Amino acid sequence: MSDVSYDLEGQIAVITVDNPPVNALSRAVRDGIRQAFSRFEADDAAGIAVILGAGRLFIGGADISEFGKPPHPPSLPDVINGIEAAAKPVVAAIHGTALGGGLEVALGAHYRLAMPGATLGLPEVKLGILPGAGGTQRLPRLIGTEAALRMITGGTPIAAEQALENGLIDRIGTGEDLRAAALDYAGFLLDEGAAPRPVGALPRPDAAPIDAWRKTLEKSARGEVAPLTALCAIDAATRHDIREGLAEERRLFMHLMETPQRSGLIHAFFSERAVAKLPEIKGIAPRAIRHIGVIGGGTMGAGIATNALLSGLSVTLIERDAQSAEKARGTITGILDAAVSRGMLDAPGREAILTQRLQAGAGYDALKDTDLVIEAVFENMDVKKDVFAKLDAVMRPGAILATNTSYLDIDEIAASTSRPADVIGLHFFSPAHIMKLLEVVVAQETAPDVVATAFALAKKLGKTAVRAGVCDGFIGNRILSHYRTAADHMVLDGASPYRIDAALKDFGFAMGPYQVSDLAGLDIGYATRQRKAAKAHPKDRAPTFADALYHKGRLGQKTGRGYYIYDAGDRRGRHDPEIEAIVAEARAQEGTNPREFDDDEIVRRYMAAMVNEGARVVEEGIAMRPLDVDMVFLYGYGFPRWRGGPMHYADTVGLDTILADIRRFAETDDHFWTPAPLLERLVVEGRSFASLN
Ligand code: 3H9
Repeated sequence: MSDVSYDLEGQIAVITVDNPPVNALSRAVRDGIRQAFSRFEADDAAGIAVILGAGRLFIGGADISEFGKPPHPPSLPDVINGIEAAAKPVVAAIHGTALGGGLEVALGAHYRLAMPGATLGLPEVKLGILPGAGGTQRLPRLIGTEAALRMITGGTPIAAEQALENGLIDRIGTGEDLRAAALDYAGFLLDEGAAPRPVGALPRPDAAPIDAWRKTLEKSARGEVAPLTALCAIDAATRHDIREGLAEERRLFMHLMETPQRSGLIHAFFSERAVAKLPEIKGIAPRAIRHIGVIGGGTMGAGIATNALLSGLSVTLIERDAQSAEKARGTITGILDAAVSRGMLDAPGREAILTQRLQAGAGYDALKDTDLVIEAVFENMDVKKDVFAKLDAVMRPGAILATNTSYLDIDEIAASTSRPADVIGLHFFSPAHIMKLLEVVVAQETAPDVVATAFALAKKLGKTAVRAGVCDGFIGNRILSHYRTAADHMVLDGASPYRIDAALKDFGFAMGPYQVSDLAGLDIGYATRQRKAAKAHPKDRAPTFADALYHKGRLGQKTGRGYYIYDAGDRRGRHDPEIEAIVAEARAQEGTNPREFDDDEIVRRYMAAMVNEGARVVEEGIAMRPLDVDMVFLYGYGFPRWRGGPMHYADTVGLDTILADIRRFAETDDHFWTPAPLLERLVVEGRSFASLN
């Protein structure tokens, strides 16, 4: 069957787009729609047309996989202009979602109906582009400038009810049957003698809201170009007739298509979907998980438990004694209360969770009916082994035993049980009920259906799961440790921590490394350095300034002072004049001559260290592909999404440039700066990281 079909039901021409899975507007679909409308225009028996989507949604937008390739006619704007110009009325009947080009098709129609539960949006800015098939011109004409600015520059879809309220749609269909609702509405319009009603013929929208909105966006856009460019296109709608406005929209759209931000965001879009596609779990059924156990009710354990409860699972949390269990229950209750006050949970839902789905107590016996247990206890191998021995004794066969360790050897933990195939690492990030990343750490003996279960659980918990192999720090913390060291070296060599933070925030990171330290607590970094001290190389350089802060009790936000000073109620922090002296002393101890670092060098060193270690992690199979590293950094480390992730960024800069930087840095420090063999090989072969995805 063709991607677009035409059939006549009485006087109503039904044009159906059928291009699974999301009815994307591929070349064949565009061509099919154009042909269907030519037929409709020529069909004297047809008095009105209905366009709808087969399957679970209307149209998911332009075919993103065609972006960056040579364009093929007919273009989407031409197809939509053709729909709008039809001499007989056209109805768009929307179910599921109408996104991007899909909503633009509906805007080209003369009447719009949406089924209950449908969502409508122009999410193009999230892909680094703007609605390029009339959306920026027609939407503000239809619903007003302010509402259009909100939808287009924010990219968040709205529900059918809201769309009815703001005039985007004319009617919400009744019943379950899309085709019946569409035919009913079209029949009604025919009876009424309804005429074509082109949105493009509506008067120019009001220009008044543009300036204030521009100012807001300039503050919030944080380096992203698409939202402000989309605003310029809407501005054009307020100043030009539809034809000129569409031309300006096209010009701005083509400009964004050429930007690295578009490529970064689309890489993120496809990687998000690819990250869960693992050959080892293809076709493997996950085990059923309804009830999970959590060991440890500290920040991490309580966060994991809350995440699971909010996702509909039952949780049994155990602590060392009844008092600690009560404390953990209190922490969970606090998080649930915050969810209620933010409107994410209603009061009866909170009550049901606390009375029916959460048990907190002491004693491993309580865990024996759970399907999967996550331990979040103290990071110490002997402690973990003791926990796993107890789990081994009480858990039923087939239950999954997971550890939330952030660096310990999971092979060793697994080997200490009688069921290593059921053992896996589930590395959550703090706060666990908020952070989207979950590293699924697959040990040597972990069974494929245990891996499949971990990915299914992640989906249920609303997490982005990334497969990692066993090593100290897995993917994220291992790479972090390397680029953090590069930052510390820059401080020792003369850069101010504040300058480093500012340069990296300008690059697009949510926070600089020293702000991150203050947030996490300087005791965490100190403990890591202590742990690794035994294996340190004589040439390793110690960040003694960080140790000094720790010894002064300056542990970051939690003590009101770390690298920054945090006045009461202020979490951003201000510079502390004492830091300079503390850092100067560390430099003097080391005998370094401080020098200047500009922003460019700071970013180059930081990124080269990140990419170099990322390459090692891929080469060793700790990450399956470069895109897995990218996803870890987008979801767990505040890496700017519009740069696609560190490995994608490296491709855009050029791997030869990154390698040349590393070799240049090695001239003064060939201990830290040794190029990863994979990076060298890719440069010799003229290949990119993307070629390994
Ligand atoms: C645009 O429209 C530009 C125009 O303004 C101007 C043009 C001139 N194209 O997400 P899922 C694939 S820009 C190609 O798992 P769900 C996806 O990769 C576009 N492929 O399903 C996956 O493939 P695979 C504006 C697409 O049910 C499969 O479909 N539109 C597209 O969870 C299933 O996807 C958007 O930004 C596409 N447009 O969610 C909407 N969309 O199976 C982007 C999806 O091989 N899409 N695929 O991994 C979405 O937000 C979600 O896919 C959607 C369905 C909500 C539609």
